[in-house]
Amino acid sequence: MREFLLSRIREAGEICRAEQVKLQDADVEYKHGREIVTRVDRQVEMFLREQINDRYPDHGIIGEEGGTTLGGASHCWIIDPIDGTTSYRFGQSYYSISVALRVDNELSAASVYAPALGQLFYAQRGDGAFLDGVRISVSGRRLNEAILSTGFACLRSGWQDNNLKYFNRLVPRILDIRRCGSAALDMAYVACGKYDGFWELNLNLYDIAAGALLVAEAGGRVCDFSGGGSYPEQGIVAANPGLTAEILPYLR
Ligand code: 2AM
Ligand code: CA
Repeated sequence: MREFLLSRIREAGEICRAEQVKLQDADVEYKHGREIVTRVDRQVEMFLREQINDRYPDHGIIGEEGGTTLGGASHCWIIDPIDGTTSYRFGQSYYSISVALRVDNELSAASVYAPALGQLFYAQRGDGAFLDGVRISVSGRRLNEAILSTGFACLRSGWQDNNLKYFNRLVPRILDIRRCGSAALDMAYVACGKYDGFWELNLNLYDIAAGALLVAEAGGRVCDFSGGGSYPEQGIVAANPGLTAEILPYLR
């Protein structure tokens, strides 16, 4: 399963790299207002779906572009073919492919690949998390020395009660903030300590499934804005356990 996942996500990354430079306006569509999707999002998801259907025909798939198939299966792949489509469309490098495998409602394996950065993350339940084959762990930093990352999916959805409130509360209390546009990669960066923490609201399962297993297997704590397990529906926070506890009061 590990070899299957890593080889296919690498191939998907090659598609992204090869196609990014060729993208034109005609390759981009708007879905629900201000959210964009490119022909490569669809192509990459189609590629991964075909590979999975070929190898594991009785597994289910939840994908951002293709929806849910075989909803009742015990094994289900959760795919975001391009997380950070806006960055991708604008020729930037901070985008990723996110794939997680859920078995009986528990995340079992996950990979986040950033092809333009050459960074391949992998985690398996109980076995730890890895970047390019090297074991990784979350940082030990506290709030006043932390680099946090977040995003504004809620603004593009037109939410009135949005992330600007939390952003304004947290930014003055930390070392610095990053906002690069891929929640999956943000969480992978928390898992390896490049970032200390991440929070966001209005994300979907396919944005965070792989990242959540990476952070958990790297020793971090992932929860919703109340400290519970209803993420991403009730917001999501990911950091080392002490830092997650420090961030939570600012998200009430
Ligand atoms: P995407 O690139 O797959 O759309 C950045 O803030 C994160 O939010 C990314 O993971 C992005 O995923 C997601 N995102 C962007 N716009 C969104 C929207 N309107 N609703 C939900 N998620 C969104
Ligand atoms: Ca996407």
